[in-house]
Amino acid sequence: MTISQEKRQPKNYGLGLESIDPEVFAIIERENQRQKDNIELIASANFISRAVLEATGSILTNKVAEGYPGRRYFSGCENIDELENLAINRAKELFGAAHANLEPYTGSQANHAVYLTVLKPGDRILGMDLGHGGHLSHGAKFTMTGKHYDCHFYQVDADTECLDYDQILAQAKEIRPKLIIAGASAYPRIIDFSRFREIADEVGAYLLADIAHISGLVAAGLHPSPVPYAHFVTTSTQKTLRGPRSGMILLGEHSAPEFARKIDSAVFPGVQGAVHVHAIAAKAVMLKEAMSPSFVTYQRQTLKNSRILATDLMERGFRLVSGGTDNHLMLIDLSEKGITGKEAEDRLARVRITVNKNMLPYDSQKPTICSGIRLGTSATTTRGFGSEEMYCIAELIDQMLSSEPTAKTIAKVQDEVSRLCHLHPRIDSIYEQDGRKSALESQYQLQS
Ligand code: DSN
Repeated sequence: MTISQEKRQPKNYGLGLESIDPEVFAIIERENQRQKDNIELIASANFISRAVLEATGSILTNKVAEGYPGRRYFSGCENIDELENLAINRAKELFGAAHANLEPYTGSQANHAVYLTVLKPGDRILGMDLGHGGHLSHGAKFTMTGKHYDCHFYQVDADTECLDYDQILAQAKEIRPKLIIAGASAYPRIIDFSRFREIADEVGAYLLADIAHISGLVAAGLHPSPVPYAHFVTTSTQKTLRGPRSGMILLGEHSAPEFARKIDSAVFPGVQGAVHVHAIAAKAVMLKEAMSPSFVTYQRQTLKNSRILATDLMERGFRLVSGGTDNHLMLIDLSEKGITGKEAEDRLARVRITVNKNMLPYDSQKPTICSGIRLGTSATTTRGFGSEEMYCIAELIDQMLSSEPTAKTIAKVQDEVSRLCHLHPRIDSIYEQDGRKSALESQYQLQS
């Protein structure tokens, strides 16, 4: 290729998504509109900032890098090394960790790296039952974890619907697991990581704390941190932490000397290949945002909103698993209302309130039906919803679920959802142009 041909070539790079692929562009636009018009109550959902979005969609995707800063398998990694070191140092500072690995593609990948570090195929794991609030990657039998390891599960107490640490200890003594997993995707109460470590020590097990749901609360000091106790701490980064869809592993001072190098090797080359450099940048931005006082204010409001929503729903006759919430999420038992979780999810979707059906402890329904729904307040709080809006949402849920809604009720609820969404169009200002050139635009201009 001659130099003059090269000069002509980059023009093609300048065309944006709308010109190159109008179908994908249109789908993204429709999804953008859906996100604006719906009240998002899925507990694992959130809205990233424009800064995190720009880093995620940056030219860093173009760079191939394998290994770790200063130990790469490709050249040209000097900027990437600086970036990854920045992200690592921010993670260590934010969580008080001695070692951080920012490369896991997801929270599940982070868990698999821990398994590879301390387990051999067939070794025993004790994790939380999926139906009681655990996570797929903690050993469900149809997953890679379930197929490779001998997985056992603890459940919540039948009366309190909370973790019973004495019961877990008794089970651990019987099973003698090599690894105990503390952490959940549908547990509304504080988790006592210090007690979990005592249990692990009593039976000679390693402790993994998977804080995927609560990592934003932990970062803000609003949930006790597992870093001083667990041998390994893993998290996804897109939930309460409000970062990109990705993962992270943290080690405390007590475990870093033994496991830092081993966990790094387990992530790469153990379970992953090349670094998602764009995600590392987005996580670095996320961590910077999480260090700001406004992040703590946001997490406090998330908790306040969660308590208000939970209390108001209970006052309206809804039964909440464990009788309430200490964190950003709650589980509603719908059996007394005479509808299933699936019906409730579908009914609320008709009025643009997005929730997910969820198994409840000791649920008699199939996982595709469920007796309950899970609600969370992270996304609505990011959008600027406060106490008043939580009271409104409780009322709307009540109108839709306490009895079969009439067409008139549905129309009224839809209007109210529109009113609330228009009252807080914050995602417009996060994602749309405000007259300045975004970093994305600048990049495209550089390439053309
Ligand atoms: N772990 C799933 C959840 O809690 O919703 C998805 O991230």
